[in-house]
Amino acid sequence: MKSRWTTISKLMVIGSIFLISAVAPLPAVAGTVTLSYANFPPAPTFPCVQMERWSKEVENRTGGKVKINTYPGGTLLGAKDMFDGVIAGQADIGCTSMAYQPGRFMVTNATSLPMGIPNSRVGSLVLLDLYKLYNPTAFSKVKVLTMFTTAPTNIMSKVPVRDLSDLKGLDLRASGGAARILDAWGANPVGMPMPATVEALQKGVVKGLYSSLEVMKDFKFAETCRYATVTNTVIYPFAVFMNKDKWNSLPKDVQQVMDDLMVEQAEWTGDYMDNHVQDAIAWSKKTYNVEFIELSPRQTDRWNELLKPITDKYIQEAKAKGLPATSIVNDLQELIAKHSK
Ligand code: DTR
Repeated sequence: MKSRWTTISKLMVIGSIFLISAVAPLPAVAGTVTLSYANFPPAPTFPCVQMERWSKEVENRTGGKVKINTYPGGTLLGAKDMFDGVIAGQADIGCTSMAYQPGRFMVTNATSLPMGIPNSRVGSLVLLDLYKLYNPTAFSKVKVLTMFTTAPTNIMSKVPVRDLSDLKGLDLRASGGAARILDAWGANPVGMPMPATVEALQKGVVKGLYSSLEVMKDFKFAETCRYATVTNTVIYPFAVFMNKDKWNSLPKDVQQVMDDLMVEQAEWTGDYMDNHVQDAIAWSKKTYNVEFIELSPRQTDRWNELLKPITDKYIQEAKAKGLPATSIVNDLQELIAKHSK
C-alpha cells in the first residue's frame, strides 16, 4: 500500500512539473543574451531616443535572442564615469558625449573644430568615417557600436545676444570644442554635463548655454532662455560602445546584426536630430515666444574670423601628443565635402 501511494505521488509531481514548464514562461531561454545599456541624460532626450531605437532593432533582428535593458537618466552610469564604467563591466553598453573628456578623445573630438559641418546627418557620418580611418587607441578597450553627433550649436540665453559685445564675459554652459568657440568670442564658457545645466540655469550659475537647439524643447530650456542667437557652428560628438569581453562572448550572428547597424544607426540618429531641431524651434516660438536672432552676413564673417586660430591650436596640441594632426584635419575636410554632397 505504502509503495503504491509513493508511486502515485511521484507521478503527480512529475506531471505537475510538465504542466508548469508548458504553461509558465521561462525566465531565461537557453541561448538568450541579456544586455544592460547605460545612458546619462533623461529618457526623452535624443541620446536616449536613439538608444531605444537601437535596442528594439537588435531585439527584432536577432529574433528575440537578445534582450536589452536600458537605463536612461544616469541610473546605471553617469556622464563622467560612463566610459570607464563600461570598461569595468558595470554596464555592458554605454553612451558618452566625447566633449566631456576632450583630451581622452582627441582624434574624434576633431569633429568639433569649426569646419562647417552643416547638420547632424553629415556630422554623424563624418564622425564614424573618421573613427574608422584612424581607429584611435582611446577605444582599444571597448567595441564601438555606433557614433553620432548633435546638430550644429547655437546660443540659447536669458538675455539677448545681438552682437559680440553682448557676449563679453557672459557665463554660458558649453564643453569641449564648443567651449573653445565661446572663448574665442569673448564669452565665459562654463563646463558641465548637460543634465547639470537644468539646475545651473535655474540658480543663475549660467545665463544660457551653447548647444544644439532641440534641448529648448527636450529640457524645456525655452522656459528660461527666451533668446536664441543662430550661429550654427560646431557639433558635439557621441560614441556608443560595449564592454570588450561581453562583445567577444556574443554569438557571431548577434555580432553581425550589431555591426550591420553601425552606419544605419548613425544616419537614423542624424535624421532624427535634424528633424527634431525644426520641431523644437517651432515649439519654442509657439509656446514661449522665443526670439531667434539672426546675424547679418557681415557679423557672421567677423564671428568666423575669430575662430580661425582654433584649428591651428588643435593641430599643435594634437601633434604634441604624437597624433597625425594635419592629416586628421585634411581628412575631416574631405569627409565633410563628401557627405555634404
Ligand atoms: N550639449 C552637448 C550635447 C547635447 C545636445 N543635446 C543633448 C541632449 C542630452 C545630452 C547631451 C546633449 C553635451 O552636453 O554633450
